[in-house]
Amino acid sequence: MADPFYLTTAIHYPNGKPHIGHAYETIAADVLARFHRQMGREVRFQTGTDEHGLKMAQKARDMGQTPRELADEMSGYFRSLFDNLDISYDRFIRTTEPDHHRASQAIWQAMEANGDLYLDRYEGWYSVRDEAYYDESELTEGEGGEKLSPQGTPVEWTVEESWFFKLSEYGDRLLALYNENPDFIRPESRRNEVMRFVEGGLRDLSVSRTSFDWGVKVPGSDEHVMYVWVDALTNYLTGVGYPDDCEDFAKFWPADLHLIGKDITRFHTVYWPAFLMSAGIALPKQVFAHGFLLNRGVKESKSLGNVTDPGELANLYGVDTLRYFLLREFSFGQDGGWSREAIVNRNNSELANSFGNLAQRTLSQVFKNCEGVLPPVNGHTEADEALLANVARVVTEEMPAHYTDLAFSQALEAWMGAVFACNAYIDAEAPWALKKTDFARMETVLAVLYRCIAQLAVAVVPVMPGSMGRLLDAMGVGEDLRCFATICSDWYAPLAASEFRLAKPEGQFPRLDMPQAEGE
Ligand code: ME8
Repeated sequence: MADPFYLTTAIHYPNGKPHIGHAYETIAADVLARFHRQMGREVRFQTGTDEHGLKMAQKARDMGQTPRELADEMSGYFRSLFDNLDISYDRFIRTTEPDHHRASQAIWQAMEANGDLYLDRYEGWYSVRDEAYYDESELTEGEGGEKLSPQGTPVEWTVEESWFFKLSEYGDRLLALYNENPDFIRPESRRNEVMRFVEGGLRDLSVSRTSFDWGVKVPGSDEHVMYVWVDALTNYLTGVGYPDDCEDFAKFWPADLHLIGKDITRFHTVYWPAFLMSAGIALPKQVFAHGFLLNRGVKESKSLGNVTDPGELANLYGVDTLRYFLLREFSFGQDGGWSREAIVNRNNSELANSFGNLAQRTLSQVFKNCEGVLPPVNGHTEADEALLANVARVVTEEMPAHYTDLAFSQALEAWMGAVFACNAYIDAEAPWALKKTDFARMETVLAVLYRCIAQLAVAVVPVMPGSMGRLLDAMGVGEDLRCFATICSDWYAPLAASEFRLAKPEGQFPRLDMPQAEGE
């Protein structure tokens, strides 16, 4: 078994229902989890909800609920959305779970034992929406003269007794970390931002609150709850058994990848490694910050009334169409504007007309002309060899390299290129005409395409697990072949010689109608 692979998404605030950004991040992580499993690695994939903090406490008060009731209700929406989107998480963590409180208190005690925590008075700006402290110099002014955080959210002046973490002492070690591990922060643009921030000098961080009690209690200081980000970040350790010296921890920590959105880079690449260094725990190998999804170029917000329910998009257009669209349309790491028209266009041109049509044309000819018996190969031409080599290169070299690099849109572009090559081949060879003129050649052409379609399906199982799974089931391609190491092996001849019979093929990707107008 190859190396284990531990990957995490950010844990989501359940102060409202999930939006398309949550779906985007979790789908991308799921593609990676499935890809690495298909490469033979033992994967641990964690997602979940971040349930403490002032933002949750305030929202619950506004809704006339306890924070626990709000968290229970909203966390359920996240979980059922992820189940609906075929997310293959191994654990859906909730930070209100007892093992997570224990892990958070353990890391706190380790930081305290290292002499990095002290009690003082906090006076400064805090944004509840971002759950973040800001320096005066980072603030901007709103239209009415009010102070805003760099994310554009309101800030309030806060004065309270607080525990502090000696972040100011970690600047040099953090810079050494970034310099020695250029891939610790990706993409490059985010790495540069973080380096500039740390080079500017770090101030100690307030890490506890006394003005509310919805959080993990500070050990030995009962009137304090931990700053929500201390507990939130620790979820990555809780999921692999920390603080116990257990097999899971030894196997999966340090995490291979924390996948997050660009707005929370600082927490993951400055605070988190500093906490871990202080507690004497190994650092994650990489933090990748993806871009933001914008609805026709505009950020979704409740006040603009343009918040999209990703579950509704999945029901309307299909789970796999949505998954494919989100990873195909945007370069991972950059922002991207999406629209319903763009989803329909991608589905119709690439999934229905290109891949779906290729599979349907090929399989229905095997079904009709060969009575469902997979035809034999009666000697290859140069065109056959070239197509087989092209598809094999794309699925065993190009796509795995792109997936490994989180370059999802490039992986799918390479895939589409191979699909086009298959369509050009079927048009040039015209097996429907060969049926009358050269039946043996028709058999070979269909056999070549059969292999190529199965290989192309296996290579996009991580992106479209449901539809590709159904297609491969129908084609008689067993689970053991659905990995990158075996899909280009010679399974076709034994399958053709077996009792397997192709059933009447069913299209996986129907054409979708264009929406009449936005938002209907
Ligand atoms: O930040 N497009 O939770 P969250 C793409 N609880 N991604 C987006 C997005 C958008 N429009 N909006 C948000 C939190 N995200 C914390 C994380 S981790 C220890 C704690 C991403 O619910 C966002 O960047 O606000 C983050 O990675 C994730 O969704 C959850 O955001």
